[in-house]
This record gives sequence, structure tokens and C-alpha cells, in this order.
Amino acid sequence: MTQLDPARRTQVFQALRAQHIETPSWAYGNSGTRFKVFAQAGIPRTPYEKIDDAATVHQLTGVAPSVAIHIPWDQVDDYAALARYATDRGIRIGAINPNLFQEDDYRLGSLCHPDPSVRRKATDHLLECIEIGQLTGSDVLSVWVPDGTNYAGQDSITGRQDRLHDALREAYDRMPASMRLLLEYKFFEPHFYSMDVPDWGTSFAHCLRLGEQAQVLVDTGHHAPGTNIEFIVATLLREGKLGGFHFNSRNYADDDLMVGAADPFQLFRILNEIVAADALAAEANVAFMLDQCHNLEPKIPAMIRSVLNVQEATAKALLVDRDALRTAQRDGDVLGAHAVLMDAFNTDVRPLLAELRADAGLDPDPIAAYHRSGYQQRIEAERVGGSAMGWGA
Ligand code: PSV
Ligand code: MN
Ligand code: MN
Repeated sequence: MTQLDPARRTQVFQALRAQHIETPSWAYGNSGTRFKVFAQAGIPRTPYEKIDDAATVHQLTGVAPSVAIHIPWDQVDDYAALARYATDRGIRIGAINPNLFQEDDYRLGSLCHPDPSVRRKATDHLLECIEIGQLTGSDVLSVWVPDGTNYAGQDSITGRQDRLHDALREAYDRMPASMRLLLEYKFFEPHFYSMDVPDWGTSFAHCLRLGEQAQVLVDTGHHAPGTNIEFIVATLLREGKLGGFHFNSRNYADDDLMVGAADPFQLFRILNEIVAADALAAEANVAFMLDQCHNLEPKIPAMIRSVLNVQEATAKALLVDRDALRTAQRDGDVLGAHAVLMDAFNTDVRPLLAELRADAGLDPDPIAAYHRSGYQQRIEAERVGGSAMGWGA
């Protein structure tokens, strides 16, 4: 690796320390495909045990201090107690994810359903999640609307948009000033003719109407193949409307594989836009969240791997020589400009990140440290009869 001068090294280390990567509670539970859920040993039996796992990932990586929860998958009697449990373990509750897709009532949609009583039920669930956010000290309501239609003519496209706006408006108006509503989009599935929030443009339009506390959530797995996601990221950043990410990898559809596994270069290009816009630190309010399912691989090491992958892409983006890039771009030096990016992308940042961890008193190799810790053996012994939670539950 090219040696960094001390001032630059300090800058890069500071930027890396400021980045927080949120892990999702549902990725610690058993998951699978529509064909089969393969149960693993040591799976959490309660939301509390999911917090234990998320806290373990944070202890080992130092950059994953919050965990997103999904309601009702993570339903408990006392949310303030759940938040205290997290704080006692060195993390906090992150985004609250409502579930609008697992009730029979939602066959024709939730917030966009033609029947007002179903819309009422779905909107009430958003309100409940806002309350849970207040009880847990969360400042993000993360909304994915699974609504859509399967056949042309099945319902009015415009009517559904109007209903969606009304429901989101009600939720938005209920949020405290400290909370943001992040509206996720997805181009297909579970519906195959139209989704009601299929793309960033639709999400953006709704967020604009709602107000400043509404922003777009980019799930990297929710685009058509070949989509230039970093262009979307750059555009949203310019407009102050990038609320955050759900990072994962996709090869075909919404695969929810480990981030950086399928296309590390894409992840780097996305992080490059973030760094170029100076949007890495917490003040920029871009939430770096993971949304993954580990169907085959062991959950906790996979989560650590994912956090490290985001960190590696970020480190590479921080190594881009911005002055050289600007000069090459100004001079119309196409190959030169591209080479500046590729130099950074091709840098092996693992020694740098190992140093960063050692500086923070962490093990330079978090995955090896996990395997040595005995944590896996302990949860496998203790959590007998772990239930399937989250996907495939
Ligand atoms: C469904 O596509 C989905 O994967 C969305 O990405 C949500 O964020 C996630 O489920 C959790 O509800
Ligand atoms: Mn998502
Ligand atoms: Mn998804």
C-alpha cells in the first residue's frame, strides 16, 4: 500500500472512526428462501438476544453501534427496557422498520389499499412504530411499502399514489422533530405490474411533498440490473434528500447477500460519491444500514464481514486523490481521471484498517477474534430451541 503521510493518515482515520454502520436485527434470525429456511444453531430466541449479537459485532468492529429493529418481529412489552438493554451493551436501537407485508388484510396493499379500513390499520401501524421510536430513542422510521398491482387496470395508479400520500402525511405529522421518515423504493416484488414506490423518483416526489424530515432510502438490491446507483446517490445528495442506505449485494433480484460480495467496485463507486460530498460523518445524516439475510453462512461472522466490506470500500474512497482527480477532470484527461479512481480502488486497505483497529484497542482481525472468543460455542449451547425470526418466520 502506498504510504500515507501522517496528516493524511490522521484525516483518513478520523473519517473512518466517524462512520457508523447499522446492522439489522432480522439478519441475526433464521432466514431462507421461498423454498426452505435452513435453521442454524445458536439463533436468538428473543429481541434481547438479537441485541446481544449486534453488540458483539460492534465490540469486535468498533463501527456498528446501532441495530435496526422490525415490528412486530421485535415486539416486546417494554421498549424503554429494550433500549436500556442495548445501551448497557454499548449499542443503541436504530431505525424502526414497520411490517406492512405479513397480514392477510394486505393482499391488495397496505397504505394504498382500496379499502379505507385496511389503510387505517396500516397507518396505525406506522403511528405505533413512531411511538416505539420515541420509547427507544430512535430517530429513524424506515418505511418500505410492499404495495402494488399485478395486472394493468387492477387499480388506479393515481388513486393509489393519493392514498399513499395521505397515509404518509399522517405519519409524518405525528413524528417528533428529531425523527426522520426514510422512504425506501423497490422496482418489483411482491408485485409484478406496478409497485407503488418503484424508484427513487417516486420516493423523492413523496418526500418533497412531505417535508424536510422525509428522505429517500436507497436499498442497493432494489434496482434493475445495470442501474447506475452512484448517480442516484449523487443526485439525492445534491438535493439534500439522501436519508440512508440499506446495503446488500444482488446478482439477480432482491438477493440480500452480503454487501460488497457481488460487486465491490459498485460499493466503492457509491462510497466515492459519499466521500466526495463529505457525507460520511454522523452530522451528514446519511444512515449506513445493512439489510441482508444470511441463509447459508453463519450469521455473526457474516455480519462482521459485511461491516468490514463497507469499511474497506469507504477507506478506498477516502484514498482517492481528489486534487489529482479534479485536475484530470478539468483537463479532460479521461484515462487519467479514471486511473485516479482505479488506483484508490486497487489499493489493499486491509493493513490500514488493521492499524485503525489496533489504535482503538481492537483486534486487527475481527473475524478471527470472533472465532477465538467462544461466543459462538456459548450461544449454541445456551440458545436451545431458537426460533425462526424475521424472514421465513
Ligand atoms: C423487502 O424487499 C425488504 O427486503 C426491504 O428491503 C425492507 O427494507 C426489508 O425487506 C425489511 O422490511
Ligand atoms: Mn431494504
Ligand atoms: Mn429488499
